[in-house]
Amino acid sequence: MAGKETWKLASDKVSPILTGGLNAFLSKYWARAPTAGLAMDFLENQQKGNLYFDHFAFRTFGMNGCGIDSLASTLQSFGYERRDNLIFKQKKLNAYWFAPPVPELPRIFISELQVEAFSDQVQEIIGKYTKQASPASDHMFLSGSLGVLPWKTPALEDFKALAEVSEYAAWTLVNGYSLNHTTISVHNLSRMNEIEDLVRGLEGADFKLNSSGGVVKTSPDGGLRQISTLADTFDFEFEGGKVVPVSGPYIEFAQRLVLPEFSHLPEDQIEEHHRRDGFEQGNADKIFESTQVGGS
Ligand code: OOG
Ligand code: NI
Repeated sequence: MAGKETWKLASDKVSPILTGGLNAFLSKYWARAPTAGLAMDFLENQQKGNLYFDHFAFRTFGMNGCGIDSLASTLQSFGYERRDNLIFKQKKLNAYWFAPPVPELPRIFISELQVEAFSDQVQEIIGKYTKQASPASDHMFLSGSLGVLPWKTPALEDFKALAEVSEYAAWTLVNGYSLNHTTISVHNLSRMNEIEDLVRGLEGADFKLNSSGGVVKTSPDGGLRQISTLADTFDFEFEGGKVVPVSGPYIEFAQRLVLPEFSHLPEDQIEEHHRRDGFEQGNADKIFESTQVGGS
């Protein structure tokens, strides 16, 4: 559940360490994603009631213990449950999503770069950083919630070399375990709760949306419909002091349709578990491209 002003998560059914940790990620995220904050303002100004988060997403390097498990270990000890595996062959990525312990917390999507699928030179660059982070590999939740990289300040030449082979790799080098995006639940909005209406509203207010593969990404079963903004950039200070704008986080919006077996239910009886759950490889493949802007 998102509350007014700072849009924080709340639940009295889970450890305050979990909600506090996720809220720490959020406060760093709002600072780096001004567009996300403006989109929240835009929605909130026309809504009755709360905004809900559908999911949060993170990126990792699958090397030296720094991959999906390095974040998932903490989430799982606080009740998150691992669900489906998604594979993105061309982008050389792999992902899992995790179901929350209570419905008021967001799902969590964590991907990892299949570093072993890249050249020795690329593996060597990523290895310099992940090796340094490796002894703390169980604590990447802490790295992201504090907003510090778990490795030394990256060199600009390493960032550029990674950007040539994988935009995802370059993004992860400078953003680390900070939130890649949050996603607002469209079907829980009191207005513009059909994705086409939301697209019209956001575009009318001059928000730039990711149009890769079409603005609205729809799963083959029709049940999951997603849109996202393009990432904001922020100034990153590389090793040696050179400051360069790099791509940061973005915001996504997801509409989950009621499953056919529950279509007879009256609207006021529909809960989140009656709707299409999970993620969709084809949608995600295009949403990843929301960070293909600016410096990386
Ligand atoms: C994640 C892209 C995939 C979704 O909801 O399918 C995704 C990323 O950009 O790291 O968010
Ligand atoms: Ni997403």
